[in-house]
Amino acid sequence: MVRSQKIIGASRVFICDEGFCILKDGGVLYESLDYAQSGDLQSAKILAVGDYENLTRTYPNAQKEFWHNGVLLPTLVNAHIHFEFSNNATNFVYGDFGQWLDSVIAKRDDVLSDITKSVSQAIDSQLRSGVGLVGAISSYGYDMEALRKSALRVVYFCEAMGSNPSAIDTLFSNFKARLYQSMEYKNTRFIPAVALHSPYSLHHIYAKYVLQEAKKLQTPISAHFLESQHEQEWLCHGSGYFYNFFAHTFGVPNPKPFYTIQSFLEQFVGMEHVLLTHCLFADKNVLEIMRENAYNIVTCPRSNRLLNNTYLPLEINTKTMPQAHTLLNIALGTDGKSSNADVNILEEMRFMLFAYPHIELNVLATQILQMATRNGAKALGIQGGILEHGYNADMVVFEIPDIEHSCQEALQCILHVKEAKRMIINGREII
Ligand code: MCF
Ligand code: FE
Repeated sequence: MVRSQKIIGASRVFICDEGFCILKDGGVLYESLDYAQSGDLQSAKILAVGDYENLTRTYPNAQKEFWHNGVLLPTLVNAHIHFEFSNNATNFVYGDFGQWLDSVIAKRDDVLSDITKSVSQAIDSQLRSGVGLVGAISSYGYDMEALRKSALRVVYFCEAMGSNPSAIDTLFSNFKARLYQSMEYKNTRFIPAVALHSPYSLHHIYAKYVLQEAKKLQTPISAHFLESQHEQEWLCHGSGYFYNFFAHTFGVPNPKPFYTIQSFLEQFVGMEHVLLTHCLFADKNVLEIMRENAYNIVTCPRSNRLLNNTYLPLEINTKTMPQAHTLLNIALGTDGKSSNADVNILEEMRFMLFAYPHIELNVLATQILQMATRNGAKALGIQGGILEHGYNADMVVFEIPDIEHSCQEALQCILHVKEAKRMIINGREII
């Protein structure tokens, strides 16, 4: 197998380690694979990180490039996105989760028809915005071919949903067909995984079968969790919007929730990469259970504003747990176009910067960049999101005018980045 070594450098290198170290005129030595020979069966890694001049002197045979007024960082991570809903612009109702869900059920078939072009545009928009790793939630498997053939690194979550006990066998065999199809495609850049849609939309027996598959195959797990006040009321009291949803929309006599908050969380105990998306209505006790079990949170701020009029309080790691033993790992996602105007992670990051005015600006900027790199990769179980020896050779360069003269690099980066100028995924130049 042919592997060569290359060096890429830039005026500023964001390592995205715990302390958010920034190198001036830094560089990364990485493996570059011969794709014709090995494709994605092999993974290309970072070999060394340091001063650009030093690296070029120590490895004189490595091909090299340097970006003036460039920022080099690990490729960004969009930890929660629904590609299948990319056709949507104005079909769904925003402002209340119940109204949104009613509109999804009414208009879903229109939005899901003829998605080939919009899925490919959404993939392009990930790459152009510097995203190298996605947590893709697939409800139907319609996006599988496009994603596995794309240049992205993909954790592909086959989603299970369905509450009618008499349909469980059919639903489960459809789910297994999608999961085993995705297993056929498994390689270093396409990693099959399992999603439970949510506690309100999934029968607990169906969930049990699905989780047995996840355990057997040792996949990451994702679920939408405590996204709305309605969901919280349903799980805690069996009343509210979801009572009417099941009783009237679906004609279920005397409906009852399938879970309590605790019993939903208990299903994942002992599993390694559990991603719970939204968690807007998780109280202190719920967060404590999540922390004890090292579950990850994915937050999608624009989706949360549109559907539920609120944001995840980022203080959950400081205020509720001042002793800060293990912190909750929080990653960032755009959600789908089903609950957002676009799926551009740079727009999501900028939006987030303005959504938390009580957090000091530079502190927040650093936190957002970490959420969109190391935290996302950690949640998805991928050795990426940090520029360090042994991590994936997944990197992006953005050009930012006069960044060399700024002392607020993280903040200016979020404010000004538009498009990736150079992108490397699994040691291969994509852009
Ligand atoms: O994250 C948002 C809001 N919460 C739940 N589901 C979805 C979101 N965006 C898309 N969805 C999908 C979900 O995967 O919408 C359907 C499912 O296919 C909702 S349930 C009819
Ligand atoms: Fe979602």
